[in-house]
Amino acid sequence: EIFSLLLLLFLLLLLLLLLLLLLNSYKYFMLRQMEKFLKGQEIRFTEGLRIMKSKLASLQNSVSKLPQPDPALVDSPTTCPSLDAPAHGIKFGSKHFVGHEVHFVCTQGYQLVGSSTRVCRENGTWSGVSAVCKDISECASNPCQNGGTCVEGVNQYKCTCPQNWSGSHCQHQTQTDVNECEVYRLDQGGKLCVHECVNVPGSYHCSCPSGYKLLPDGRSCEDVDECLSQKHNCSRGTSCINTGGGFRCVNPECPRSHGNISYVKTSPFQCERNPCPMDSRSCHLAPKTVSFHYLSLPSTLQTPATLFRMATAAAPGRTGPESLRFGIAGGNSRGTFVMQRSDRQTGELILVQQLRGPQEISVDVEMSEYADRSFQAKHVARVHVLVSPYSF
Ligand SMILES: [Ca+2]
Ligand SMILES: [Ca+2]
Repeated sequence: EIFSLLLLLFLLLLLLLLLLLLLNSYKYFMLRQMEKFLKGQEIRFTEGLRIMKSKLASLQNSVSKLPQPDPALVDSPTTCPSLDAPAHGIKFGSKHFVGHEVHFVCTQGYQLVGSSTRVCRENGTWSGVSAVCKDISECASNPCQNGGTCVEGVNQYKCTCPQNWSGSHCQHQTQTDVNECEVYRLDQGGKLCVHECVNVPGSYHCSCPSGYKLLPDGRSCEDVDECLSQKHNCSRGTSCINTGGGFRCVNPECPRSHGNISYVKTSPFQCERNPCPMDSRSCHLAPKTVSFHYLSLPSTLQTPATLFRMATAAAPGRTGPESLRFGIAGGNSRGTFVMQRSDRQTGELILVQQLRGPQEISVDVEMSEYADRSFQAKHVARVHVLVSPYSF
C-alpha cells in the first residue's frame, strides 16, 4: 500500500515536472516574439529620429539665415503695460506680471464688448482685445411689430402695442373687432347699408356700386346724374338720359313715312305729322304728334306707381277738345301698365306689376281728342322705362 502511494506520488511529481517544462518553453516562445516586435519598433523609431534630425537641421539652417534679433529685445519682459478700466466698467486684478490675469465687468445697463479676461503674455503683451462697455439698447433692433412702441428697461425692453394688437412683440391681433356686416346681416329692421357692407377693424363702412355715390348718411347710395354733371360723352345730335348706375345717349326717330303720312322732328323728343290731304282718312287717323319719354326706375319699385301723365290744354284763343280718351296703343303685352283718367284733361300711366332690373320696356300711350263726339286727333307718347339693377 505504501508502495502504491509512493508510485502515485512519483507519478504526480513527474506530471508536475512535465507541466513546468511545457510552461518554460511557452515563455521562451513569447519572449522571442516580443523581442522581434521590439526590434521592429526600434528600427522604425531610429528611422523617425533620423528624419526628425534632418528636418531640424534644415530648420536651423533657415533660421540662421534670418536677421538676428536685437539682444535687448530678446530679454523676456516681466510685466505688461498697465490697463485702465473701461468707461462704465470696473477692472479686477492689479498685477501686470507675466501670467497674471485681469478681468473687466461693466456696470448695470452696459454691455461688455471685447475680452472680459486678459492674460499678460511672455512677450509683455496682453491677450485678447480691449474691453468697452456699451450702452445696452434693447430697442435698437426694432423688436416691436405692427406699430408697437419699444420702451427701454434694465436689460430688457417692453413693447407698447397699438389698439387691437397684443403679445410681447405686438405680434397677435386681438379679436376685438365686431364684424358689423355679419352681425346685422339678418336684422331686417335697420339694414346697415343699402348696397354693400365692408367690415374694417374697429368699424365698418358701406360701399355703392359703380355709377352711384354714397350719401352723407353713410349707408344710402344715390345714382350719379352724369347728364347733369356733364360727365357724359354723348355726341352732338344725341341727348343724354340719366339712368340708375349710368346714362344713355338717345336720338329717337320719328315714325317712318308710309303713303301720304309723314313726320317731321320738331324737337329732340317730339315728331309732328305733316299736313294731311283733305280726303285722306288714314292720314287723319294717324297720330298727330309722337313724343318720346324716358323713365329711369329702380328695380322692384312698389306698385301701383304713377309713371307718367298725359294732358292737353286748350291753345290760347281756341276752345279745347270736348272730351279725351286715353289708352295703351302697344307694348303692354304682359299687362304691366294700365292707363286711366285722373281728371277731365289728364290721363295717367300706372305701373301695376313690379319690374325687376336690369331691363328695358317700352309702352305707347295714346290720347284721342273728340269734339261733338267726332274724332279730331290722336297723340302718341312712347314711354321707355329703364329699370336699373338695384332697388335704390
Ligand atoms: Ca368691424
Ligand atoms: Ca346715372
